[in-house]
Amino acid sequence: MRPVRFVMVGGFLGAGKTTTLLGLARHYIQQGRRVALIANDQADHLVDTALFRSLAAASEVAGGCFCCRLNDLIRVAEQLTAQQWPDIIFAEPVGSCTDLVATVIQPLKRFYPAQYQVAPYVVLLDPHRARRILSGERFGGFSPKVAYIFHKQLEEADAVAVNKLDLLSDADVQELRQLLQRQYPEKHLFFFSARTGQGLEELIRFQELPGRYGTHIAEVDYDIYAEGEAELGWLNAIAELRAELAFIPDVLLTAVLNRIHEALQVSGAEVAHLKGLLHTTQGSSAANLVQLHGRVELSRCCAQPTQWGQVILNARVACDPELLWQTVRQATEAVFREHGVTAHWLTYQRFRPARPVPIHRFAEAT
Ligand SMILES: Nc1nc2c(ncn2[C@@H]2O[C@H](COP(=O)(O)OP(=O)(O)OP(=O)(O)O)[C@@H](O)[C@H]2O)c(=O)[nH]1
Ligand SMILES: [Mg+2]
Repeated sequence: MRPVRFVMVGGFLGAGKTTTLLGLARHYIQQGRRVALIANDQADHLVDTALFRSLAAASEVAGGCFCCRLNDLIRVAEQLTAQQWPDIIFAEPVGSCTDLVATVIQPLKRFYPAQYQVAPYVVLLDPHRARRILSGERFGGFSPKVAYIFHKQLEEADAVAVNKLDLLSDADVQELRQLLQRQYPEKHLFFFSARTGQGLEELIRFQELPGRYGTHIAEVDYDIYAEGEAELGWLNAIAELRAELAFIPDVLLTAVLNRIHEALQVSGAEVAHLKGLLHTTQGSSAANLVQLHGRVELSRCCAQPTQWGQVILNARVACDPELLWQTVRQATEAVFREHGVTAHWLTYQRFRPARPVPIHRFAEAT
């Protein structure tokens, strides 16, 4: 039996991993290839898993990052392989994770060479966050410890791919190219847009290269890494919605995220990623905010009126998780009231990510 291609795409929260993996998966599906996707989070009830499932066979590793849950990753990959016989498995690690070459790629290469053929490891960047962190501008709104994780992600990459090219001028591209070439001169560098598909072909060609990749093992201080991760408050919540009069999913979801954004602006807590998915009988809306000074954007639209929905909210924000939950809850419930929507919270989890404790860590690359 030939090995399944294993394509993991890294990058900080909000860089565009899910959007890119959906684009890559679509590309291969159009070519008649079979694909499966695996999402990952510190908790369950993920927007990303729901988005992946809307396209292809998908599963999630919840309750910890791939490195701490490597056995779960293998189990999920084996299940998907047994059920779907995919040619390619795409995997999205948690955006605040690093050291994935030493703790995921190297173990896969050593222990499962017959089962998985690991693709070159590409790390994505959001251009605005990258410019701020690479030029040392207040560490991109976070502390130096979060910036440390961001840099470690770049250090271990085979290639760095700046996403969201559609938002950049030629001068922006030039500036980012210079910043990256100065700090990471040995990395392959790509600019692309997961949204428009511009430049995606080059990235695909790179990821298809055979050869010895996934070999850049960074020295990681796990105390700084753990403290950086724990600076982010994490919230995953789900509510079921019912309304006497129909609501428009796009309008309701945008209003909810805008209201949460306004509340976070008052407290000044930097946003790594705030995302919402509103699933209804008429289709789904998805909306995102990837920085405090950014704006809420719809990434999936549904304008059909409906009286029922289920909303998933995932927030990763530099603040106390209990405060984050109270902020999200108050803002969300206020908007629901204004729209005549009754909400019933089905579940919510809020916490700071625990210290990463990888199952395996290889200090030397094969
Ligand atoms: N303009 C633009 N926006 C993009 C592009 N790719 C992704 N986005 C947007 O960036 C936001 C974050 O994208 P995701 O794909 O969810 O990012 P992610 O890296 O998976 O985020 P996490 O799962 O939180 O780590 C969403 O609003 C996307 O629509 C792009 O090429 N251009
Ligand atoms: Mg994602």
